[in-house]
Amino acid sequence: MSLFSDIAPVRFEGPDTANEYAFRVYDKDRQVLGKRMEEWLRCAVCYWHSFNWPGQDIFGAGTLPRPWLGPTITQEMADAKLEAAFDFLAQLGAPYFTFHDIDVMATAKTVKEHDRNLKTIEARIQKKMAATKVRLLWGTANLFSHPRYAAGAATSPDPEVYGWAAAQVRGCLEATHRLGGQNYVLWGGREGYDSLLNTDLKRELDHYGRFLAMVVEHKHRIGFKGNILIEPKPFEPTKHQYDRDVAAVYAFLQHYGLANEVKVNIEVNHATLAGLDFEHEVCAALAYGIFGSIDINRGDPRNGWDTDQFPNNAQELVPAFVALIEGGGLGAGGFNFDAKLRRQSVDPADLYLAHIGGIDTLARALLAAADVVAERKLAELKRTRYQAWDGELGQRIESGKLDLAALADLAAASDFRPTERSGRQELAESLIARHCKY
Ligand code: XLS
Ligand code: NI
Ligand code: NI
Repeated sequence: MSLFSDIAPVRFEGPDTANEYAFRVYDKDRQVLGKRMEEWLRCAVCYWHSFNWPGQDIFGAGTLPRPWLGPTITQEMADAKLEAAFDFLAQLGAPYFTFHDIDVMATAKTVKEHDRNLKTIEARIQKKMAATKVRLLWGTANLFSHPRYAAGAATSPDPEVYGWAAAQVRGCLEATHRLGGQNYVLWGGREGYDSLLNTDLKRELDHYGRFLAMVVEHKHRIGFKGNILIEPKPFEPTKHQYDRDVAAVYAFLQHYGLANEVKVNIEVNHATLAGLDFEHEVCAALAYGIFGSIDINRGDPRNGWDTDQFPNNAQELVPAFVALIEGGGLGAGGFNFDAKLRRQSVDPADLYLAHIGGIDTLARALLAAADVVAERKLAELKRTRYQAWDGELGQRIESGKLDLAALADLAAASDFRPTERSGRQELAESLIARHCKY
């Protein structure tokens, strides 16, 4: 018996059910464009916000009942947390989970103790995974909470801090590998700066590039087949973070020769905070060939910080889903609920209600996007908009046969007089809206 064992396994009961502890739309075996819904969505519950966060904010203490938490986590507390977490995962029926090293393990003071404590809990996680069939979407090392990381981890001015980060990442990457994790994530929480007056930007970037290269080398050395992912975020906790968005990460990867080795984990609200649409980040990652996975928590349109809320607006997500479906799906990635309850959601049941609502929202967006894709009107609208590029002139330009002067001369000689054509944006928006009926 644990905090989360009171709820019966959550099942699909259809849109008319009166049961709040059931899925209305998420029917994991339903076929959507030739694939099961569960395989499309690959939903994951995150350990940190769900089981390792007591609901504190900058003005007040924790509000949520999490009896296994305290300033120091003993092995008994870590075990109780594991018990509760896997009760929840098994009852909810999401196929995956995600974790940071320090979310799952007993608190450690030294590098050696850290390694030992992580291995102890890893063995217990392994058993729980075997018993429940819940799989690991990704693991990650927390390189931002401990005071030692206040000035950065891979970008710290202190090489001993850099060494601590290396030890944590080695341990967590290897644990992720042994647990069958599909990806390994690096969120550069403290990899950035608050003031350039005391920051050697070039040196920090070089250190960060070398750190990432070491992680990639080690991945190959141990035979980890999953993707290494960087999670972009523009600011918070630092004023400027080096991984501010997909484009910045791609430039960084190219500069350090890692563009074929590392992909991105895109978080909806990090895109919003960067002043970008979520679908922009997805399309940019697909265009650069670095799409990896998604953290599906959203922000609040009137708050400029990471509110980490569960998604509840399917229509907003449809454009990104269309891009993902047309791009071939999530691959080894998934939709991770890197989402927090509100501080007043103090009932254990609230964690179920939050995830059920979130998963149903993703199912709604998937079904609507699948209809948009199957209808082909939106794809056709886009295709015809660029059709002229398939003609003679377009092909000569695309193939690189014309240089600037030759093209300029041709424009004059042929007396180019392009005519205005509608971009049909309102129609495109209506095509999305009319399919949001689930
Ligand atoms: C914080 C990040 C974090 C990562 C994992 O804003 O979203 O939760 O997903 O370290
Ligand atoms: Ni995240
Ligand atoms: Ni976040």
